[in-house]
Amino acid sequence: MVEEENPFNFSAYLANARKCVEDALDTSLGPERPEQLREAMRYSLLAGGKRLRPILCLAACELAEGDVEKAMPTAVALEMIHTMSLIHDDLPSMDNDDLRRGSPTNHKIFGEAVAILAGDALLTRAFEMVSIRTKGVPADRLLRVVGELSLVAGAPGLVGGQVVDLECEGKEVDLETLEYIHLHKTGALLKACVKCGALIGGADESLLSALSTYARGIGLAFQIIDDILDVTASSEVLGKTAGKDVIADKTTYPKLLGLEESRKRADELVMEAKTALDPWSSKAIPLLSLADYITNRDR
Ligand code: GRG
Repeated sequence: MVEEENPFNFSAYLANARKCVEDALDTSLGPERPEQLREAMRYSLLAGGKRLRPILCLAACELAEGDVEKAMPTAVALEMIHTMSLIHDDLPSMDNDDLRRGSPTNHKIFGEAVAILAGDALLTRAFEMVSIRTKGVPADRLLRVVGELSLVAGAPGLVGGQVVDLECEGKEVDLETLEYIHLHKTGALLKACVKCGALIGGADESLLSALSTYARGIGLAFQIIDDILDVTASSEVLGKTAGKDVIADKTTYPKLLGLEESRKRADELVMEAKTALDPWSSKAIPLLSLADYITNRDR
């Protein structure tokens, strides 16, 4: 049998990317004062997690043939926005959760006021990472990245999705509304990750457009898998409270479509996402593998 030359080793790729991201996250927070705020910011930012968003950003930069080192502050910024959204999502006034990434939620340790403020500080630090701490990237590209972050963190993105989600609590929700919520709460940030990485790498409009299609597919697939895992996985494995959707009587893909059909829909969406990157063939292998990882994950 002829061995394939240099087959792509996704586990090694993921482990290496995670290590680089963890190191960058660790050095991203300065000597914040007061100490309590610094502790609260570090507590959630360095609490583990899959680091999918920064890795998507770096992989997209690589696909655009950019220097991934230059995209690292933006990758960190995206993880900061993700982390702050988790801190706020877990608050008693929102999802009211006690467990996140296998540990007590931020407000359980630091109290609600500091948790809100740690989230605020991470959000503003994200903009600092791009505008002040990125070196060697043309200003026009950074301006577009700042624009993407403003949109995704605001009403057109995470905040808008969260408000519709809160409004829908305890109500019957149709598939269209469910998709609206997920495209805004989850999909928008994944899209921003690949767009920002590609922008830093100097991508042209055709790559940016293909990446948007890719991100839409993986964004919805990601959420379908999240809904499935809420039903099928344990809190121990997930690192967050399992079965919450059922307890809160939330509308989910499994509730609307059933488990089997939901799984099928996720597979179709991942296929659509991957097809969008066909023109880039083997250069897109990291992003293609990340799309598969999203549907095959167990947490
Ligand atoms: C951004 C200003 C601003 C406010 C936030 C609270 C809020 C508004 C939005 C909620 C967004 C939210 C929590 C969406 C859910 C996203 C999601 C599927 C999270 C889980 O992502 P994983 O599995 O988590 O990648 P890890 O822990 O691996 O990083």
